[in-house]
Amino acid sequence: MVIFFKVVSYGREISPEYFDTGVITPIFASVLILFSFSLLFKGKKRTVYFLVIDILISIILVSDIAYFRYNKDIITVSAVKNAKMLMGVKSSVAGVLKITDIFYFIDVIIFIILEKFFKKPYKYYDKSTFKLRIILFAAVLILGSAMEASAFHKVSTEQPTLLTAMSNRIYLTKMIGDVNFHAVDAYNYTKTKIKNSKKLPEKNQNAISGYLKNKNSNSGVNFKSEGSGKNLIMIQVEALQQFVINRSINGKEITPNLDRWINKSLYFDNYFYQVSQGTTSDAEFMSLNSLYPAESGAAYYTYAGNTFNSIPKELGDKGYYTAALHGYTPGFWNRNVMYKAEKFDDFFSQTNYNLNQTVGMGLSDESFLNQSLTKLKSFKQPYFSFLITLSSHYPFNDTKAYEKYTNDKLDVGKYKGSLLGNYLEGIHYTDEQLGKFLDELDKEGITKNSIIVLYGDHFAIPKENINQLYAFEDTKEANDLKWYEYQKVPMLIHFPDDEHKGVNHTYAGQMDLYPTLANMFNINNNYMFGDDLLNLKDANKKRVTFRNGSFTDGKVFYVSWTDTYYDIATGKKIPETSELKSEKNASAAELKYSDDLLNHNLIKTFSK
Ligand code: GP9
Ligand code: MN
Repeated sequence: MVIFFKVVSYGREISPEYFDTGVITPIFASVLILFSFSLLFKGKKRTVYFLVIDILISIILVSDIAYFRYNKDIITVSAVKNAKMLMGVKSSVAGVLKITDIFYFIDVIIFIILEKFFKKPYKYYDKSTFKLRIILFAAVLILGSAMEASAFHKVSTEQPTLLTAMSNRIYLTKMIGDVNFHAVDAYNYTKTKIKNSKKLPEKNQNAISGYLKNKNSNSGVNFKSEGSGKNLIMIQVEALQQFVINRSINGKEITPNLDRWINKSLYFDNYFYQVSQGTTSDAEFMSLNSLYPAESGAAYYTYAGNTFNSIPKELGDKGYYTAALHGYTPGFWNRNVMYKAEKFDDFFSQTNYNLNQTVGMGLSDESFLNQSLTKLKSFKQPYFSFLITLSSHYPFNDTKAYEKYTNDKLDVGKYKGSLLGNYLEGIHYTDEQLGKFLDELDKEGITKNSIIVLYGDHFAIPKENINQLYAFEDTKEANDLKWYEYQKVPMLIHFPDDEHKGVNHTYAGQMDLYPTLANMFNINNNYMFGDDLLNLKDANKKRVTFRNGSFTDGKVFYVSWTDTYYDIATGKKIPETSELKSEKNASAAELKYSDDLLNHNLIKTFSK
């Protein structure tokens, strides 16, 4: 019971403002399972078991509390494994502990004293036979497990990927309790380790390195060295879906600033997001590494201990200062660990910003971008800065703040109050902040010696609300092809003096950004699965592969969940041909290569 109350009080500590009583069941179930094992022991052994468990849980809870106060997150096995990346120095831990934390250990001291004085064994129980103890143990274990199963089922139906992707560890702990969280984390970690433990046969390793060497062999002449010595400013915009670009409602542009900057830049208007369960972090992972998202879960969580030839690592090797900037908790999507693995010199998170204005999930884009500009101006040049916005985050329902902080209000008319209408208001707000930020870069002369990349991370309107988007677009006879055509995000590359502006219609995706920039910045990386969009070997052969096996080459779209091919020009279904079948197999093979490379940390192997 003492452990139960300690775990519940920890739950309140990480979520004082909102304590979901639904977590009582899973916490009770987890403690019941721990208790069930005590029933196997008699007398002193049972007491020792209790004390060991109590001390262990107390250490975990206090460590989690310290880590939460510092990182606003929960410790994971991979974080401990990468301990050198955590919490800065010991002083930061001492700085976050409070005298009241002794509460988590006081019971252990009391029990040890009691155990000394009350030597009397548990008369009744100690006469029990081993058989009885096994039965009691099994009964309580089954009861606890049944309660756990229902709690986990509730989480996995509410947020299908939360238990595997563990995107929001705080929310997950609020749902299942700290003991269960660590059990799930340990399970995920062990499962991945087992999967990775089997060494990949040499033959397979050679096939992957050979495939990638060939893929990355062409050193294109177009735009070669265009970025050498220049700053690279990369902006990932939350939920910026392409349908809002160059679009108006009630006579007003939804994204006037992006529309304006697109006209001054090289703009890719057939650029697909390719994220999977890691959503935003997948967009980052692909853009920074040109490696596919994890088969299940989030690469930022599963592969945080891997070696990467990421953009920050490669530009850092060229003497660039590299920084990631995002106004949210450092541990969300395991960024604080993963950015170290990607070799960013610094990560400016919520803890490095003045949280003076909130819109949606946290720090407003306006304040984030204003404060980030001050930081950028202080960076040693040349620098690579990677900024991730936040305010236009699903479900876009902070419309009061959007209206309050937008100077040029957008009237969404009949869409007011709907998800789509809220999104239009939200992205209009974010567009205004991006416009101010980019114009400031111009005014400060930063655009003169910088290449600026801006793209959307993933969809805004989820599949379950797609009819609102179809209605807004007046789309008739929607099918899977229609749906896929809307899964584009804008991607622009701005060069000094607005050079190279224009529209590139190549069917491309987030996997292609790094190879395209690598050629501009003379980065030689043989481990990218994407293509340099400005030096395609054969534009007709360029394929965009999605995590679920779907793909498009700009003429045909293959939808994996129905095993159907569509002719993009006519919108009609077409039969599979031998060429299409080989494209489908090539896409599947590429995904497998990427999975094997990640599951066996092959960049580390190949780089030896
Ligand atoms: C949180 C933000 C949102 O830091 O990046 O991530 P998402 O929920 O869009 O994956
Ligand atoms: Mn996102």
